[in-house]
Amino acid sequence: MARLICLSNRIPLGPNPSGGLVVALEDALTETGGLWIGSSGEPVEDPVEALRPVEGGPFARMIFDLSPQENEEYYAGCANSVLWPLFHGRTDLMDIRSEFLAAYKSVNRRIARMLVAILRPDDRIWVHDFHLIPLAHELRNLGVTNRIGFFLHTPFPTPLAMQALPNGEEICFWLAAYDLVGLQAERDTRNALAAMVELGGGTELAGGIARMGARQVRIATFPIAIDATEFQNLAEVEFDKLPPGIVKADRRLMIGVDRLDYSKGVPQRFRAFGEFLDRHEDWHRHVSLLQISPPTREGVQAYDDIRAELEHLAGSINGTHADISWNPIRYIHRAVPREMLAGLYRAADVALVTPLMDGMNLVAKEFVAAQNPEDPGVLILSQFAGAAEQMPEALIINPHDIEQMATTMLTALAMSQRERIERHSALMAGLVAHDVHWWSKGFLTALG
Ligand code: GDG
Repeated sequence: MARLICLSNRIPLGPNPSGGLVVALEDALTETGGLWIGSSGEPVEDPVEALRPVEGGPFARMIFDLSPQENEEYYAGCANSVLWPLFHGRTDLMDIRSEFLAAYKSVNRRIARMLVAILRPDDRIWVHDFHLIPLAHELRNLGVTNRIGFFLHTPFPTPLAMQALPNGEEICFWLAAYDLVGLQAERDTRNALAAMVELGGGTELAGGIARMGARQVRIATFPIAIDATEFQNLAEVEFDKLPPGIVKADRRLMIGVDRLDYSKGVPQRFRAFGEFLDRHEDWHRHVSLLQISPPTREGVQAYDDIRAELEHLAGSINGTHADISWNPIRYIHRAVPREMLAGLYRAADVALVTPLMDGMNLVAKEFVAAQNPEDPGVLILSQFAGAAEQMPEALIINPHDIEQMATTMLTALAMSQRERIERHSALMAGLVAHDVHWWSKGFLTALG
C-alpha cells in the first residue's frame, strides 16, 4: 500500500497526540506506515534544512523549524494576518506586506525541498490548510509527480474578496498544482471553482474539475467531522464527574466554546444574551451563559482587540443584571480539558455556535454528540458555519441579527422535550453516518 504523508503547519506532538485530525488520520497513517510532517512550533535561529524525526507515538512524525523571522512573516504575518482574515470575510483586517507574501513562498519552497529529500515515488501526499497552499506547486517545480491532495479547513472566499489579495490569481495557480482540492462546504467549492475561472483564467469542466494550462484539478466538498460515538461515550462518563454546582435544578445553562477569534461572533452572542435578559425579566436567575474561550494568536492586534471587547461586554452585561446569587455570564479565557468539555456540553441546555464565518465548526458537532438522547439540549447555529449545510435541524440564525438571536434563545429554552428529541435524533443520525472516518476515507479514495 502506498505510504501516506500528511503535512500541516503544526504537528500534534507528545507521546499520545490527540485532536480531531489525529483521530481522522491515525488509521490511514498506521496502515500505510505513513508519516506526519509539521513545524515544531518553536522558532530557532538558523534552522537546519532537514526534517527531524520525533521519537515514539503511534505513527511516524517529522518536524522542521522556522526561524524567528519566518515565524513572524510567514506564520504571524501571511497566514494569520493576511490569509485568515481574507478567508473569513474580514478583508478590513488584512495586513498586506510584500515581505509577508515573499516569506509565504520561501517557507513553502523550503518545506518542499526538505520533503523531496525523503519522498518515495509512490507516496501519496495530503497537505492541510491555508499555511501550505503553494506546496504542491513548489514540489512540481522540483519534478514531483506523486498524487497530492489539499484540504482547506477554512471557508474559501468569493472571487471578489480574493481581489483584495495582490496575488489572488497566484493562489488559483497554486491550487491547480494539486490533483484534488477538498473544501468544507458546497459554498466553498462553488467559490473556489468560480475563482479558478474568474481570477485564474481557467476552465470549469464537468465533475468539479478545473483546467488551468496543462493541469487539471478536481475541487470537491468533504465536510470534516468528529468521532460521534466516541464523543457520546466520553460525555456520558464525564458528565457524572463534573464539579457540584454546574447543574442546578432551577437554572438553565447555555454554553459557548470557541478559540478567542474575531470570526466566532462571540461579541454578537453576548449582545444577544444581553438583549434576551433585557426582554425577559422572568428568566433572570434562571439561565446563565458559560463562555469558554482559550486564547490564540496573542500579540496579533486584532486578537488583543477582541479580548478587550469581550471583557468589556461581559463586565457590562454582568454589571447590569447580576445579583448576589447569580452572574449571567461566566467568561473563561482559558482552555479546559477535553474530558471536562464533553461533560459540560452534556450539562448544557443550549449551545450558542454563532460564528460570522467558519469553515465547519466542530463545536456544533461535539455538542450534539454529547447530549443525552432522552433529554437533549438545543443547538443554535449560525448560517455562516459550514456545519449549517449538514445540520438543518439546528435552530439556524443570522449572527448579525441580535434581535433574532435573542428570540431564538427563548425558542430554545422553551422547546418541548418531544421536539428536542426529534431534532437531536436527526442530527445525531447525520453525525454517526458522516463521521471523521467517513471524511478521511472519502478524501483519500477520491485522491486515489
Ligand atoms: C478550524 C476551522 C474547522 C475549544 N476550546 C477548547 C477546546 N476546543 C476545541 C473544540 C473543537 C476545536 O477546539 C475547535 O474546532 P472548531 O471547528 O470549532 O474551530 P477552529 O479551531 O477554528 O478550527 C473550523 C476546523 O478547523 C476543523 O477543520 O471546523 O471551521 O476554523 O474540537 O472542542 N478543547 C479543549 N479545551 C478548550 O478550552 N480541550
